[in-house]
Amino acid sequence: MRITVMLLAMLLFFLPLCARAEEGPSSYHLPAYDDQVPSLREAYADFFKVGAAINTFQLQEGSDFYKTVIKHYNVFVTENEMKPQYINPSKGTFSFDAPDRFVAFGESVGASLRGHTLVWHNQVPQWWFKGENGGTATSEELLARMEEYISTVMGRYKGRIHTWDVVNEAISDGSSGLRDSDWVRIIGDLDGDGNAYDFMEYAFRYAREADPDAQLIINDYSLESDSRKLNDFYTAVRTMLEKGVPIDGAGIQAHVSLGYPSIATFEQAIEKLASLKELNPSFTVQITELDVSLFAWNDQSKTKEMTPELQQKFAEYYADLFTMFKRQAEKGNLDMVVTWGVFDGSSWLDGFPVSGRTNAPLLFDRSFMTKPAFWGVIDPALIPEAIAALE
Ligand code: 9MR
Repeated sequence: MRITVMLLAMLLFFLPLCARAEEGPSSYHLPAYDDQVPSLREAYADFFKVGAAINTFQLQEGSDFYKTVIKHYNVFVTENEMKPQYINPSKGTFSFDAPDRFVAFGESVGASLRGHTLVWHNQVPQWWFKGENGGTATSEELLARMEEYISTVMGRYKGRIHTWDVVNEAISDGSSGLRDSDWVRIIGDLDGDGNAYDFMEYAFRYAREADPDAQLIINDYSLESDSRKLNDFYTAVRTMLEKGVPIDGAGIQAHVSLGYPSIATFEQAIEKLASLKELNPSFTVQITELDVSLFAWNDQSKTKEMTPELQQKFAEYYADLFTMFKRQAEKGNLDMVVTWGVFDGSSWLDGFPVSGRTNAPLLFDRSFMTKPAFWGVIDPALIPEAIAALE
């Protein structure tokens, strides 16, 4: 008798819970870290890793930020703190406080880590390009600094940072070929083979030596939308792979605008780059800095009213992107998708390229609430309910 009563009581307790699980969450406008909200990394576990750019000062344990990132992501990258300008500000000085905090955090939550970035024209210490005897550094001086930097930084985190953006943004925007940078000007075509890819070739070889097991990526922007840039990038990577340069993948940053590029154009770019598997079977594509600006590139306005129509367009674009990423992952072309930030309250797109602008390019809003786009990425069929939940 007692047992029957107990069983009945248990049934009465669990039945409503089961019913609720089937019905979905009580609302589609919930804090990102709420238990009823599905986890992005779990939703995509069979397809690719899902990550975000963070800053270590945002990581107070127990904060909304902290709870959100540990729930949703299994890859992290520092937005700024691992750039050479901060790590190696002057000759002989290496500062690892923030990178050490970042790696300790990643390990404490069992996430994979990306190192961003080793060789770039921006946020790089200017002393690297100056000679010991005044004037400009020689190619030997600059390569020695590059080697010291790569071996010191990658060596410190050997086996702990899994993926590195070894070279970032080497392709020119306006004209064809390589960006005109100090790297190209100083190192140039050292081996006389007719191209100035040499600085990248050295960077990748130094990186492979520093941590033979790390995944080495060449990263750039507008590859998903600018066919000329994509072609020049592809030619550079292809030429280097043919020479045996150890490149394991291409990073498509994907700072896109709402509706631009089309999903088809973006998908073709992934397929083109993934075809380089022909030369290196483990070659992969990663989406490394995804965000979706509400503004077209040439739009100068500072704000945009988030009408339900705009929410819908935004959610559908994000959902379509992730559906396409899934398809590409199934083809073995893509292993990681990282957003450039976590929530709209902290995005480089506030104030850029228009100063004073307020943007909203991510999946969680300024109060860490789920946006309809988040639900669209979980399941496109949820978008209408998620928009209705905002009213
Ligand atoms: O998000 C970063 C921003 O806080 C910095 O001011 C900026 C400086 O160049 O770099 C931003 O991150 C960039 C990344 O390192 C490389 N790709 C483009 C990103 C957005 O500008």
